[in-house]
Amino acid sequence: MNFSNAVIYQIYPKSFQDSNQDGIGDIPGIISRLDYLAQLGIDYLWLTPIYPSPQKDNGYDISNYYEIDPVYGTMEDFKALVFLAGKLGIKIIMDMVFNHTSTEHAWFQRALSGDKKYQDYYIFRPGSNGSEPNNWQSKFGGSAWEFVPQLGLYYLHLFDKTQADLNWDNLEMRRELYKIIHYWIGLGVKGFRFDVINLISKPQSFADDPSGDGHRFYTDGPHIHQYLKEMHQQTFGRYPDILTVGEMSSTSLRHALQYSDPRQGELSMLFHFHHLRTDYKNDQKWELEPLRFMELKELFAKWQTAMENNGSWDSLFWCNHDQPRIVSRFGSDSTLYREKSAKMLATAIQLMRGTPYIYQGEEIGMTNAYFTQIAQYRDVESLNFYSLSVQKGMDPYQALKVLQARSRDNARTPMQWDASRFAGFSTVQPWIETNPNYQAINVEASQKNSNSILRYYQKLIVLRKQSSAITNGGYRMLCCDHPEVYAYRRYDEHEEIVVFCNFTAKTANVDFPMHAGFSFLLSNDIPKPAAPLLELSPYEAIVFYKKRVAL
Ligand code: TEU
Ligand code: CA
Repeated sequence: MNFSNAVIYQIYPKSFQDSNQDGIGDIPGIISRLDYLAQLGIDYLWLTPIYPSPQKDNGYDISNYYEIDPVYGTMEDFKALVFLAGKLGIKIIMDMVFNHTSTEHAWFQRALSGDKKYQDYYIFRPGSNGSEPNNWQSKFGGSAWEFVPQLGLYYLHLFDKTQADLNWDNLEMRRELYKIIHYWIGLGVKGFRFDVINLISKPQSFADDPSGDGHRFYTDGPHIHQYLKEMHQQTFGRYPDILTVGEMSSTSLRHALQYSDPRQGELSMLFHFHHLRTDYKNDQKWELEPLRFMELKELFAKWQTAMENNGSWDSLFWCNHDQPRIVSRFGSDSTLYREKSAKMLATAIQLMRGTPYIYQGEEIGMTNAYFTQIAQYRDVESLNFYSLSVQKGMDPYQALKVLQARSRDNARTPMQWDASRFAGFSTVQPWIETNPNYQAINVEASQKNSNSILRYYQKLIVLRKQSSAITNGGYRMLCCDHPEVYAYRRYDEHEEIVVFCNFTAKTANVDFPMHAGFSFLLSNDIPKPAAPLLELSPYEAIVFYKKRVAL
């Protein structure tokens, strides 16, 4: 199946729309906003997990894969969502968390009560010399092992201690997971996003990682391709039209090419996060550094080109529920440049080769939350970072500064629908505070303004659907050495598109040697003709187009 002209919209249900005034978004809330999504022009909705969960990690800790968490509604609500979205041509993608379950899941509970069968669904190990089996670290801070006194064993958790890692080397366990996929396909789901799926295969040795936290042992682990092929064959591969995307934060290009190569029968596409580490210092999320723009460009060019040459397929995204808001990060959220830089960033990412993802609020240029007190944060990763850093002696004010730039909660504040109290998300205090800028930045205002970021996203989506060069054409980076401008060509036998994006608040000049025959297509500034020397205003994005004449 070809997904090349699809656009996917990601919803974080907890923060999208509350319908029953408990301050938490829900499925009826999503249903009430389907018309908005249809107008935007998207094809798929990816919902982050809505299964029953103790919500220690906002649903990424699943306690039952077959139900809907009552806080989000009922199974009837879910069926209504699939049906009503379908009527508008929108398909549903479910988030599958198969690396771990909540410790409240029945399997883990049975394991705790001593049932050997279920202990082998997880990764239980004896301690080593009276302490943890090895030095692996949780991605949310601290050891990746938790001791269970009644069993005298430790279990592995790469994330929170309430998220126990599953043992993929157990065939019976894998079959249980495959049943879950069939079940949701039976309910009309048309796609799956697989959470941290390249971490599922751990080497049996569980050796210490003297120079690191263990991730080099289990990232793209020993049997990963075998397990993905098996899952494909046993489940979604049996259907003609299921889209799959694997979240593979730090996978290598070599593995990525294989995961998303249609001939391999693994996944339709993947998310990697390398471009979102170009402002990490020492590859550390919590160490701030300005964007290393040349590195970002090189990464895009390298991955785009390699994927194209191999016939593999990429995902195109800046934002998700784990990332700070892109306009505050690689653009500018000042009054002067917020709209312009948001449009520039949208242009830069969406016209590349792959499937674009829009994260709720991105299409209206929502910004970071800039919370000033730790009590405003909700995310387990942010709270752990704060307490561990302050314990180790970091100035609490400095820790808050880091969270303002990097916390996942920046993406999780309520969707800003209108200028009413709580931004039209709810009529009561939401589970996490609304960004104070909602009176200026909201959907209603964007709909009234024909020049808004929202309108610009709509245009980009239409453009992708109309252009074979964008959906299926080749990609070449242009102006490779330019320190301010990211530029590329997209082309096929019918047409050619050229994109220039100025990532700075200064004017930038570029050579456009192949300008002849190009005409203006789209820009976030005043239209201008193609010319050999182009002057780009601050954060300007401009796109030119040329029809190829058959010889
Ligand atoms: O994220 C995994 C991941 O690789 C990181 O982005 C991580 O969330 C974190 O930000 C590291 O700094 C996925 C989900 O998207 C995330 O929400 C979950 O918390 C996590 O898996 C565990 O299920
Ligand atoms: Ca609700």
